[in-house]
Amino acid sequence: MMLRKLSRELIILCILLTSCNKSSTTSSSTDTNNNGGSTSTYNDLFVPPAITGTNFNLTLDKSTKQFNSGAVTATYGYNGNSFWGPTLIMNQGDDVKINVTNNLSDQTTVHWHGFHIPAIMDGGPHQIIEAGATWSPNFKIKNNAGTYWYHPHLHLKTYEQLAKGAGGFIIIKDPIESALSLPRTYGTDDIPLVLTSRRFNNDNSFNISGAYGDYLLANGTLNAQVSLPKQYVRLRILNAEIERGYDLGLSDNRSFNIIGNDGGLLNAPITATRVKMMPGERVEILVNLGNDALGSTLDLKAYNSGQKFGFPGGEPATSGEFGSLLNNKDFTVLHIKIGASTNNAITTLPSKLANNTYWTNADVTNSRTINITGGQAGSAFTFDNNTYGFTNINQTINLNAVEKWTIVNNNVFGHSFHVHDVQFKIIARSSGAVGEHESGWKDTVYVPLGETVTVIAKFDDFADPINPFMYHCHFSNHEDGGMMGQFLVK
Ligand SMILES: [Cu+2]
Repeated sequence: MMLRKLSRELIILCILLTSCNKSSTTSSSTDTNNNGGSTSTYNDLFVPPAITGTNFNLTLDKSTKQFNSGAVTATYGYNGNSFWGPTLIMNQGDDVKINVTNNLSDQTTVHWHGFHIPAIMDGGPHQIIEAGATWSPNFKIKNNAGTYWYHPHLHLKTYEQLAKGAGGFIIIKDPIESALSLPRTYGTDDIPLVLTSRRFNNDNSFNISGAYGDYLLANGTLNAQVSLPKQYVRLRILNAEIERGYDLGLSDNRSFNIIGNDGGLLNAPITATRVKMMPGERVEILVNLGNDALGSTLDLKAYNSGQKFGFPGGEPATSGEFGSLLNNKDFTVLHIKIGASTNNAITTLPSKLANNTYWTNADVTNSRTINITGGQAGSAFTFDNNTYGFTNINQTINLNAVEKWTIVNNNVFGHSFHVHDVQFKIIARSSGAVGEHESGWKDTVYVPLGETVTVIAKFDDFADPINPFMYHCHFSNHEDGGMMGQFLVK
């Protein structure tokens, strides 16, 4: 115990000194990065390979990655990647089949986060893939064009498997999005960016305990940099943290344009200088680099200092269960270098995007309230005082119901609330207005401490009297701890 405490202090000392910063062996340039207050060497951002089509093969396996000098880190990755997995690109209306092979020595599942598909295809805790087995779900893509993702959802193991690197992006395309003049050259002006953080043990293994990591990983890359063309670029950002929230902005405080969130495009771009993202949430932004000088640099940063209590990662501690070297700090997420523009550069912003018609109170056929409970004196968080039960049905919903869910957080901390099966509309926050960044279709919503959030969704298409869908906190430590419920649609 003494040794453990001492090593934490040594790590903090290392951060204060520039001589032993965490940098990987694949460096390409040196700049000043305020991540943890150290001078860092940047590493080229890993962009996951993309797979397009209607038949996909995913294989989850153990891997290793060289994050730090010395020993490699034991990780998980799909399809031979050392951390994370390929980006699956699908078209709305397609019938897709995915063969998921589990090469771990443990069970897993794969959940298609944000998808409107039958419960038995959803990849929740019940669709277990045994070690060595292959699971082959098939479903029609009914979602709108947008940024979705896949990740393990095995109860009690979601945190561990996600933390080791199991996850991947899914990009859905549709005719509405395709008709717009938007950046969409994958890896060039259309960049997937998954944010998370990890803590390393002295032997460079991941420390899979506690709520927060100490070092930011962008697409699994420490101190990531990317060269982006001098034009409008699109960042598809996913918060895949265990628990940390992000309040993102650009280092020169320039505005950017939010064009989409969890369920696809907004009706029109929104101009912002900051966007808050909680675990599970996605946002698509356009950044205009057209006026930047070639070779100049810009940082995407998390402005996480001084957040209201209950914002995950705002705690002051630098170590321990709720501590982190990144807590309550502003830190760099991605270092951007401005490169030459491309031939097909997007240089203007569309004034209109989608034509979504959202649910309102007038559409609602049933209402229910979900209270966030537990968490006192170290007890687990729960919904309505019920710890998750594998065979419990917490809510039963009529097929085609338009439901208003009121999520009440008179608890001790903020949470990230995710519902499977549906995309919902956030209609009210008790603290005031619904954020513009969350004004489109959503499947995950931040419920700050002391706040009540109201959402409306229609539960159509997929009735099943046996197989439930999940609703849960998307902090995977809270989810594993029992902050999850099950609903049937029938
Ligand atoms: Cu939670």
